Amino acid sequence: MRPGFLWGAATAAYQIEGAVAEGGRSPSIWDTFSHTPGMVRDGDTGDVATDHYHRWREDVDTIAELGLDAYRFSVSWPRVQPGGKGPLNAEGVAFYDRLVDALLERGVAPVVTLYHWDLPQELEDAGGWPVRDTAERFAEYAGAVGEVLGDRVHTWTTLNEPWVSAFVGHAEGRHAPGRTDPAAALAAAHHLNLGHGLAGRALRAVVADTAQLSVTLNLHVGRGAEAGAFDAVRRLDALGNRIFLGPMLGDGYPADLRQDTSGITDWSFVRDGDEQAIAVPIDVLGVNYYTYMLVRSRTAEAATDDTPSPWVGCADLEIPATPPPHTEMGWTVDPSGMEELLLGLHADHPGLPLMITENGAAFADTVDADGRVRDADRIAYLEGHVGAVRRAIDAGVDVRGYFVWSLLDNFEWAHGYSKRFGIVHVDYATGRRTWKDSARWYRDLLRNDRRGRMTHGQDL
Ligand code: GBH
Repeated sequence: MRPGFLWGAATAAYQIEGAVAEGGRSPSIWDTFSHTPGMVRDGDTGDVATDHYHRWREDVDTIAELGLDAYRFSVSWPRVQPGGKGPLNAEGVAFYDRLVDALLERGVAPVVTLYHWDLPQELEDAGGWPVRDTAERFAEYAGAVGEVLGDRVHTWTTLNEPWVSAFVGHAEGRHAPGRTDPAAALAAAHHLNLGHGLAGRALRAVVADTAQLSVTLNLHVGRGAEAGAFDAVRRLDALGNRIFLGPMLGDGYPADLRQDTSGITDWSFVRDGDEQAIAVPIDVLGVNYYTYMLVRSRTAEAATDDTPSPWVGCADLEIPATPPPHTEMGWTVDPSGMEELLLGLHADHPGLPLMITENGAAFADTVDADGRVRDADRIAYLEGHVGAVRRAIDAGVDVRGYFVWSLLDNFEWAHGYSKRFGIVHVDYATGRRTWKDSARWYRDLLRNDRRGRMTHGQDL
């Protein structure tokens, strides 16, 4: 890859840190949700997770040994600003301060996400993302963190996957805060958008001029499940992608989205000036990609199914299962979906730099008697998707980096610890880390790429 391309790995605070009641941290919506019986598989919680809060030095060593250019992690809002308002908590800040310094000492660029789903519970009690005040609180928090870490962070990401926060959290109810209210989900989407815009502006005012401003979206690649499914694909694109891309990139909310959802909300939560506020200029768009989706119009029988869905306003949309090969999540392995996504973004938004901030796969890894984790399926998945990134770059797409999800096995939200995404295995009974074959494969890929970069000064 070109000089400056960032090879990395990603994690998120609630999924790895544990230590939920240490260092002055207050509860988040995920503490509440995971401690509510029936919400997370096997009753798993993030109370201990991978114990990264105590094992961070060892994890930074791993990051350095892998030879990563960058490490993407998230700051826990309730750890650095307990309760979600007021002055920062010095002990919480000190944790990230040390982490950032340790990464920089090893020549690893910190890529920081400010919100990866762990809203302080107090803000949820005050209404959460469906209320406007949460966007303002988020901007205040972002500015305060920017003030203390802003001189050392390479890339600031406001939000991780606001689609999941809004729709899986407030319409489907499979994630915290577990609500099933479509109108609240649309209001949440708007206030997440607004929070991004206000936080972006607050960050710009305090961080280094060289720092990159970003946001990460889980963009949906929809393919028609039958001929003529154009409208189904359009609706998926509107509610799945353009609801964020539109206002964030300066085009406001799409008219077709407003139309599709007019039976659910009148959009009166959008005030004059909000769309301009959301359109804070970003330097790079983070993209998380795992799989593609099939869509078609619903059959009459499927349309009577009233299971809560994240697809608000899409009662006539059906999402059939995609064919094998599947990962343990049931997600189809198809790197061409990632290539299609990158090419499509480049065509629709020429000149917008992109970065793959998450890509990876869960498989049922086990440690062999000889201490090895043979995850050839994960290597094949990653190799295929790195190939897709290379093809997109060759076709002229400006892709600035690629981050594997995830550095470590971790708390996979509603699936608890049952799904393993790491390139490094974690034994939850002891906290012990073991490199999987994929970790060695990734280290070697990066070494060879770097060697090529040094001898040719350009793409390998
Ligand atoms: C990411 O979410 C998260 O950022 C990360 O924390 C998580 O651990 C990782 O991926 C692995 O799950 O079937 O209609 O819901 C990814 C969430 C999963 C959301 C696939 C979109 C497909 C649409 N995405 N999902 S639907």
